[in-house]
Amino acid sequence: MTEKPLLQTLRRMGPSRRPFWFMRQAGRYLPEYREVRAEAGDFLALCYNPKLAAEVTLQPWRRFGTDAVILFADILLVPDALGQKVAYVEGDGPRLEPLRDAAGVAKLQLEGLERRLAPVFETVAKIKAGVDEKTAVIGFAGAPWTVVAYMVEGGGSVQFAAPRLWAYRDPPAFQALIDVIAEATVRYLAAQVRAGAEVLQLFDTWAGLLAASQFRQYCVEPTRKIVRALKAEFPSLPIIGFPKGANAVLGDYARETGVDAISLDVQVPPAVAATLAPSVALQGNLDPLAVVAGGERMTGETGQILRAIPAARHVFNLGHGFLPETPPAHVEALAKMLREWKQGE
Ligand code: 1CP
Repeated sequence: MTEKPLLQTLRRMGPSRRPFWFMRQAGRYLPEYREVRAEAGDFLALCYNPKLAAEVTLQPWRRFGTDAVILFADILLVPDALGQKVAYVEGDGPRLEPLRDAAGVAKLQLEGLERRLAPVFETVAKIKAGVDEKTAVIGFAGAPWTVVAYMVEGGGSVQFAAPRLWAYRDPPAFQALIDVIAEATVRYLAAQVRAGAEVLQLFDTWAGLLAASQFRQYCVEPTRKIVRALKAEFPSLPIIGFPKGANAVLGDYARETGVDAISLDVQVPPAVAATLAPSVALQGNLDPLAVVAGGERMTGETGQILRAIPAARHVFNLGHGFLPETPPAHVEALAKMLREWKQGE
């Protein structure tokens, strides 16, 4: 029997208390992160350095006493390891050579993937060794649609029109790319579990950009396949899905993908979420800007979420990641509130 509150909630075992962690809990808002980041040089070098990546993974846990640590890495390590080299431009985000045809898909190198990502698995083993018996280690990857969106666009975007257009113009080639990424993702995540990850999260940050007709094919289906493959190898492994922006089709995602929990973005009213899919756990969904604001707005919003979702099936988290301007003192106050909260307040 596990003692870890996060695992108890995700397995619907009646947890001892409501667990919490925060998306992007490691990162630029922490001065100790900025120090290590400067030491590592660029961002990718930090991701591929197990000692430093483990250090920044543990920093927020030491400060705030979160119930989980999330591996410090990035969703774009998968395309990088497949041979589509990624660069992070300071202040401007990731850059990749856009991949826009079947020939580009054929060039991706699945062979040797685990070897090229080996430093990440070493990071997982280090963080597992660095936390106590109450803390869960979360591994993660981008879901295929979101990773493919960056690969085709060549970087960040508001609309990601290039990948969505390619999906309409050449469905077989686009599907082939989704399939390669799904396969790479299963292998990447399975290796994280073998290295010590106890929970996985699939980030589908751009799920909300897909038309309703594309959502099932490029978000639900690949996620379902990944979940099925991982559960075949690790039957009791909890998996959290984050289909950001799914809105009206969030219930379909919750029921059809086989995930154990859905991470809610800021737009989903917590009371609505609680009725969506009775069999899954819920995670979320405080607005990261409320933490930047701090004070009574932050505690008020937090209280509303805590009252709306039953503690037994809820992992408290944000609706998206912390922003770089987040004051660490506000996070400290939030963590204190979460630790001291008694149901019924
Ligand atoms: O130090 C820096 O300047 C780099 C900033 C940064 C950080 C801290 C990037 C670049 N990635 C990360 C770490 C990261 N990325 C984590 C670490 C674990 C933690 O949460 O503490 C995780 C889970 C991610 C996942 C990730 N990367 C997502 C999905 C979640 C989300 O935020 O929506 C996405 C979309 C990315 C791509 C990416 N990586 C980095 C940036 C700036 C972006 C967004 C690019 C864009 O769309 O403009």
